[in-house]
Amino acid sequence: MLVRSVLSRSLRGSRAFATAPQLPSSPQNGRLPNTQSHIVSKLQFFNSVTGGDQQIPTYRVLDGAGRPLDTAEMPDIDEAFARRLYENMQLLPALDNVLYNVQRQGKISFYMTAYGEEATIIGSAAGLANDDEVLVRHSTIAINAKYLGQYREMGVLLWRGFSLDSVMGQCFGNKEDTSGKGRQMPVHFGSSQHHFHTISSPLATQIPQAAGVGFALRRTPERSGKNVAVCYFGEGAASEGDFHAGLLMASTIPSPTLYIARNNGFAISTPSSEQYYGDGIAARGPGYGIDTVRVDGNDVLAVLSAVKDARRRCLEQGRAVLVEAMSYRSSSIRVGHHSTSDDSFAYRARSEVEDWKRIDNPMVRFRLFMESKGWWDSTAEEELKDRQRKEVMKAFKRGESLSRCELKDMFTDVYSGEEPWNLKEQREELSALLRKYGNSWEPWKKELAKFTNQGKELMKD
Ligand SMILES: Cc1ncc(C[n+]2csc(CCOP(=O)(O)OP(=O)(O)O)c2C)c(N)n1
Ligand SMILES: [Mg+2]
Repeated sequence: MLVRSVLSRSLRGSRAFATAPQLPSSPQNGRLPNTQSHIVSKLQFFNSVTGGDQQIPTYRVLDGAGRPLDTAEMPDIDEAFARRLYENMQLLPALDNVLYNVQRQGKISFYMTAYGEEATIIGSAAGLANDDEVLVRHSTIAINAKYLGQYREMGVLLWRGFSLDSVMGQCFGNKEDTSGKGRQMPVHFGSSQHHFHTISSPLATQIPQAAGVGFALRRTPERSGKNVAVCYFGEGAASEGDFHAGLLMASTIPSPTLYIARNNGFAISTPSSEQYYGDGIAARGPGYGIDTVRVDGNDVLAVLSAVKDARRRCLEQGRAVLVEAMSYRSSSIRVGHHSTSDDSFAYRARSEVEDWKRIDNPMVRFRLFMESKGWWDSTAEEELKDRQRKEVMKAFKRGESLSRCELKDMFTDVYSGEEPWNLKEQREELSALLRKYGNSWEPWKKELAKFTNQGKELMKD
């Protein structure tokens, strides 16, 4: 019996469809028409996907000091790739430090850091193909971009070559904001060029959409078998009904959709212990017949391997896969509050955050690994930090100084074809007000000066 159940479990892990029981039903007990479940006469409840009282294991390859685990199969990476990983990981706090403070100074309205999740974000980005479609929350741009994420995944864009000027353009909403012409909140990025669907705020709306995007990819001959739809979300977003709808859809209408749950322990102030009673997000995957893995989100190489393999499974089976990356919203440098609208010390102790920073730090772990290989040292570290600080400051100053798009852009792009009556009405009302007050009322004059063309295009008769 034990051998059988171990066998069926190991088979389950190897193929998506392998979750079907391997055991024939015992002939004397019969069989039911709508399931292959074998019949037992002992009444037994269960509440674990591992078959015992153990939690789902977490995959890691590096220990807390960056040493490969004895039995770990290390991903095949060379020095140049390792440096690229590390430099991209370090670029996140370099940007976060500046933009968090810039928000505090009132120069941008909002910001969200990725502190503590650098390995999850960069490791996963590196495990994808650059033209895999990424979705981060609800998307608002066309189907030709297919990364769907939530909001902390700016690092995926950076990995794909999104420039620092583009980051600043979006956050300042200036005329270089190719994400949304200044009409979105800061950090709500989007870039069809980088296959990254535009982020918007309602949680989890990207999760069912991802199933649809994956299906569209599967039905598009030139992309089928080559690209996956990648959907990021937090463990908090997984409490939304859309999570369940999305995973059910992705499993029953098979599509190459890769779901990456960032479990950072918090949904704003709600700790994960209050968000679910089961075994995290990973436990839900098998409920939908979806191949699932839990990975140490602080180990960039484990995340890289897990996502690479998850992607391969998606493509080979044409089916959804779920990765749950475990991390902690904090950082080696500073505290990871939920956003600039949050003070996390109201609900978690300073000492808890400090402990996590010290004990399990994604950046330090990978740096130690690189040093052990002779690929990194303190001189390289100083040079990198200095260079990144200068590059970020240069882009920040430029972004701050550029004017916004034209004011008329507020009314364009959302709908194709003829301008709807309600937008026409609103545009005409604004035009009339601008003609009346735009050149004379000081607060409006000041505001209009920030736009390219100072709103003049709307002031014409
Ligand atoms: C439908 C909906 N409900 C509530 C919110 C408010 N909200 C914004 S972020 C957030 C927490 C999300 O937590 P999680 O998904 O774990 O992501 P994390 O911030 O930890 O990366 C909440 C509740 C929202 N944006 N949308
Ligand atoms: Mg969270």
